[in-house]
Amino acid sequence: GKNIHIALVGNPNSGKTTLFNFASGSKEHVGNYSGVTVDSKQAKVNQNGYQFEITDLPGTYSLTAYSPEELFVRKYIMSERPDVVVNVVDASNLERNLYLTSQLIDMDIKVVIALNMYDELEQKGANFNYKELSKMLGIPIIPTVGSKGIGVTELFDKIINVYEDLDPIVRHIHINYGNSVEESISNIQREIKKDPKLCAKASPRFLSVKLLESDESARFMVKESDHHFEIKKTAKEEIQKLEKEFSEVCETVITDAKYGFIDGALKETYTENPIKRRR
Ligand code: GDP
Ligand code: MG
Ligand code: K
Repeated sequence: GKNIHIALVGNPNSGKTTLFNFASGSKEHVGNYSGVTVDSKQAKVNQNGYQFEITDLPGTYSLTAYSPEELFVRKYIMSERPDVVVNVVDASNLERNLYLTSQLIDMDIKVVIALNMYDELEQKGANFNYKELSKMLGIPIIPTVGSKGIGVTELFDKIINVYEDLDPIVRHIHINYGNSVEESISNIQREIKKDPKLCAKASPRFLSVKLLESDESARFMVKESDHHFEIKKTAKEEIQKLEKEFSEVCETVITDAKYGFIDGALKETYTENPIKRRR
């Protein structure tokens, strides 16, 4: 059968290892990473005539390359290029978890969201139209309860669908950062696109956003380009332009825009505890 390489990406304690263990049938201990080693675990599983190679990555809140975990996960996605990234989202902490999702969207990769801890969301009595959010993000969302294995079969079916390009929900969306930032992104992107080798390494849009955030490893990637002078010059000009307009560090402008997008999406789809449940 076909081989599908999937990677579990998500915040610490979102339930990645629990899902990994359930899917692979292994009895690895769940628990926090010690912080001493940043590592991943692999397992192979046969299902529905496909061979899945599953990687459990360290937990991370962001892909900004500030911590060894963030750097590890980001490098893994960019160099190993998993066929489908399973973004494990803690349903009881949506805003913070979806921040990472917004960065995966920028990366232009195939993503399926495992809306894990769905039992906790139900217990809270929250009203969450995740199907609507799914449409807005262009990413399929499957509710799961990792600790009970609920939703895991559906998750794998969805992964296959996405891998085979059969899912109608999947769509390449761009988070709209607002006119000024979008203009800066396209100006930088234009320069990046002049170097096909660089484009093969990372999505030009992702790289442009990262350059606006003055991200070290994005700058390092650009350094190796034959076109590095023009790209860096444009990025510098655009950063100055945006900082002048927003009177804020450019990185903050981008972060605010991401949270703005998430808040807007949640406002339309999520209501905390509409009617307190009584027994
Ligand atoms: P990781 O850091 O993302 O690998 O998260 P873990 O797999 O270590 O899970 C963190 C904790 O959440 C563990 O105590 C799990 O038993 C628990 N857990 C995992 N999935 C669920 C779930 O769907 N619902 C509930 N209530 N707890 C879960
Ligand atoms: Mg874990
Ligand atoms: K953990």
